[in-house]
Parts: sequence; C-alpha cells; structure tokens
Amino acid sequence: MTDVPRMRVNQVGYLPDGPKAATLVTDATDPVPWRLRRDGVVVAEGESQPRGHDPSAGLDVHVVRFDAVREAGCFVLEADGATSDPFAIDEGLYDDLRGDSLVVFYGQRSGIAIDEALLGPGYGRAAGHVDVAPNRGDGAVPCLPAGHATTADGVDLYDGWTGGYALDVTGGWYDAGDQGKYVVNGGIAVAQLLGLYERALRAGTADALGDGSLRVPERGNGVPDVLDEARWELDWMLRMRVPAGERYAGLVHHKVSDERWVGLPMLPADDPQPRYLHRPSTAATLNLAAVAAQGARVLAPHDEAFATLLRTAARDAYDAAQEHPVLLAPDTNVLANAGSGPYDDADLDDDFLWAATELYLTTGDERYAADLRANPYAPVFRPEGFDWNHVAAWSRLQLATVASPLPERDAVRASVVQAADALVDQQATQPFGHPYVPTTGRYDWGSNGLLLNNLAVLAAAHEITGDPTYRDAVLEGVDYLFGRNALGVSYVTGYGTRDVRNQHSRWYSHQLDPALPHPPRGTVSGGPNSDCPDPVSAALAGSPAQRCFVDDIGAYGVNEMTINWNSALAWVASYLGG
Ligand code: 9MR
Repeated sequence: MTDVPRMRVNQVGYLPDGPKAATLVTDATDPVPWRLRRDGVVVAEGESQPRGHDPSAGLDVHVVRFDAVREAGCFVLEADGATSDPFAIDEGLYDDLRGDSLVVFYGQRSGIAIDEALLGPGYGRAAGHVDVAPNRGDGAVPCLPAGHATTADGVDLYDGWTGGYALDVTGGWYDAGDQGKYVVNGGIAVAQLLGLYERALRAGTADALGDGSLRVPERGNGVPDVLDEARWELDWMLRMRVPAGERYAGLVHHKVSDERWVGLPMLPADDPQPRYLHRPSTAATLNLAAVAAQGARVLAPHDEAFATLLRTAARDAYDAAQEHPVLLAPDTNVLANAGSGPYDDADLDDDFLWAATELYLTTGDERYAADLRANPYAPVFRPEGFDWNHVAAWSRLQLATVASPLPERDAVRASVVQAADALVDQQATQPFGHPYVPTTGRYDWGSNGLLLNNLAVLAAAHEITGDPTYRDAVLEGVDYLFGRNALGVSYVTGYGTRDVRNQHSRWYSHQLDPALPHPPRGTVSGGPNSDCPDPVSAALAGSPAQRCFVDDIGAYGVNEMTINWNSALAWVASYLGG
C-alpha cells in the first residue's frame, strides 16, 4: 500500500487511561516536533524519540508518545510532514471485539447451516459435511487405507496403520481456510474459549459472556454462549476417539480431512473430496484429556451430566496416552497431493504437562500433581510465544490463575510474572511496541497469534500482581495488531482504516468471487511469516520480518484465518473488555 501514512498509529484508537504511542517512519536523525489535533485544533505537542533502524521492519523510525492525553474524541497525529490515519481516544473502543472475535467460531462450524440472521447478511451457508452430495462426509468416515500415507520414497508414515471402522465425526469447527478438522488445533482453541470464561468469572465480568451475549443458535438456552460454542467442538473431539476393541482404543484420531486439497473458492457443502480419519496420535489424545478436564470444571454448573462424562473422558484419554506415549503425527506435508495440514509435533512433554495440569485443577488428584512435578519440559516460556505446538506456557497460565491447593502455587505464579517481565523488557526494545521478539529475528507462521499469546502472559501477570504496568504492556502490544506496524495495516477485519480482509478461506473468498463475503468482522490474519511459504508471499522472501505479509487470499502462509489465532484474539479481547 503506497498511501500508508508514515505515522503509524493504532487505527482503532487508544483507551483514555491506557498508554499512547505511535511510530514515525523517517530518516531524520534528530527528534522532530509532533502535534496531536482534535477536530483540527492542536491539543498536545512534543518531540519524537529517534530509534534508528528497526531490523524487524527494515525502516528508520522514531517513537512518538502522547500518554498524558486522556480526553475522548477523534484525533490525527502529525510530524515530519506526515499525518496519521484518524483514530479515537475512547472508553468503548474494544467493546465489540470480544463478541465479534467469538462469533467467528460460529462461521467455522461444520455440520450445521449457518444462519445469516446470526452471522450477518451474506454470511448464510448450507451445512457442510452432513452426507449430502457432493459431500462425502462426515457421518461415517473411514480410516485412511493402509499405504495412503506413503511418501514418494516408499516410507509409510503411519507404519501400516489403518482400521476397518468408520466414525460419525460430524460437527466441530473447520480449522481455518481449509475444511480439515484437527484435534490438536481444536484443543488450544477450546482451551482459550473456556479459559477466557474462567478468567471473566475470576474478574467478576462473566455477565458479559452470558446467555444471549453472542449471535449463536444456542442463545436463550440458559448457558453462557461462549460455553455453547466451546461445547460444539468438545462434542466433536469426543467423537474422534478410537472405539473399544480397535487398535489404539481410547486414543484420539489426529484429524479428519479431505484426501486432496480442493481449490478456492469452495463452500464446505460443495466439497466433493473423500474424507478419512488419520492415525490417532498421543498429542491429540492429550489435547482431549486437557480440554475435557477443563470443560468438566467449567461446564459443571450448567450441565452436571455432561461434566461427569467429560471428567471420565479426560481421565481415560490421559491413561490411554500414557499407554502409548509416543505415537507421533508425522509431517504429512511431504506427501504429494495430501489434502490437509500435518500439525506434526515431535515433543509431547508439553502436551503431557498440559493434560496433567487441567486434570489436577479439575480433580485435585495428587497423581496428576506428581506427574506435573516429574515433567521435564523446559523452558516453559519462550519469547516466540505459545501455540498449538507449544502448550506448556498456556498450561502454566492456567496453573497460576485457576484456584488450587498446589503447594508450589506461589512459585508457579512468580514464574508467570518473571516471564511477563522478560516480555516487558523485550517490548521496550521494539519501536513498534510489540512484545514478540523471536530469538532468530524471524517471525513464525501465525506470528499474530503468537504475539496475542504473549499478551495473554502479560495479562495473567496483571491478574496475579494487580500491577498496571502489565495491562499497559498488553494495550501497547495490541496497537501493533491494529496498525502500528511496518505495513500500517490492521490485522483484524472490520477494525481500523486499513484492515486486512482477504484472509485465505475457501468460503470467505470475496477476492475470488464477489458474491461471497469477506471474513466476518473480528477475524484476525495469521500475519507476517519469514518463511513466505506460499506462491504469493514467496515474492517477499528475504524481506524484513514484519514485511513478509500481503493481504491476498492466495497467501496462505501469511494471511490465513484459523480457530487458534481467533481464540488468542478472543482471549485478549475478553481481557480488554474487563
Ligand atoms: O498454524 C500451523 C503452523 O504452526 C505450521 O507451521 C503450518 C505448517 O505445518 O501449519 C499451520 O496450520 C495450518 C494447518 O496445517 C492446516 N490448516 C490451516 C493452518 C493454518 O495455516
């Protein structure tokens, strides 16, 4: 975008009592004067802080701070001949973000027609994968036939595994822009939806998430809507279990997905591909153990019978994982014509840690506390953030914040604060104010999700200490997502002046077919990825990390939408909402 102002601000705006900073792109070596205007009138002025060359952006920059301004209104910031996009200072800036980011999950639902009266005009679609032609799933999905996971070199990645059974695996959420359903990514997404509700209960703000708070079909059923949404996925995860009497009984299939990738656009109901259950994995099994345990705790006041079922499922899954502790999901990307992502994960200690954590928090059983203590996973926190593949930090946040009699709880809480302090230090080195500083300088796939999860660490430290420094750190980190970045884009659809809206999606494919909608308001893009792994972003390979991004639907490696990135956004949005 050539017309991006050199003055980069949070295009949504700033909270009156929050920090306020912008980043000016300029070659000037000395401080330059800045002016803040409200309705044309200068209301504040000062001098910028030169910060030199920022390698993450490949730009020379200054920082402008106007923290003292607290009056509400619509503003622009000027300096060095540049004028920012207009932005607000207002209490209610993020009021809609919690709900919008959560309703995105409804749009990802499989096995149910999407009602445009709920998701919005133009967003209705037929139910996907309910055994209506041309769909070939998900009512009775067979196991992948033996040999179908064999590489060109003749290596069978599933070691001869198959099964003679089929499962009803309807429901759940489509993962992302594809129609695969993956237990490991569903796990972290469910955990964050349940977790944001638990956090709101602790903060006394759960009413905002109550029944009727979201545009979902279950509104009015007496259960908080975010829990209805989480249950949609939990029910599906339970269906992914290997039946009794079969090989690997009790483990959980890693994924159900198309045999081959389908092109874009493609509505879920139009997908003609055969679908298969893939080999179970220890990681998927531990994901179910963790979120079933958490779900049992959170859903108990609303549905005791379901909570009991979940508690048993969690214990059983954990036992099954201990029986088969290293059944790995391989990197199936190496297969020609594969039709789904691998979600391969070779280190399961963090997954064991997470499952033991949630089982302990729910049952109080010393057995799980002992497993926690014996788990060697380290380091729990990393500057690169946590995600589906690195769940130790998430489980530590849960252990630190959910009430329990764990004798080491004070030390656990202190470790979160220590991690947050490290992030605050890293944030101070970044002229764009984002606490995401990978040690290699390269941004990972889904960097926006990783950044958001670093913000969750800071938010947990705020909860633990009450120290507003951590809240300010979260707010300043959010600025990056909404436009204070090297490209001057807002990475959340419908938020900000220059918002990303062509995320890779087979049904929100407006860029390819104007009859289809953009992703719904509140959808976050995965964001810059230094690997530029798709044919569109490949042209950007070698660019400074922040610039490895393009708002193009074909750029799946930098601009996809996913359940796990939106759950990270929803968690932070819910925190911002109180
Ligand atoms: O988010 C995943 C990222 O961490 C991995 O590096 C990448 C490659 O394996 O896959 C990403 O997940 C994709 C999944 O495999 C298929 N659905 C879309 C996901 C987001 O791009």
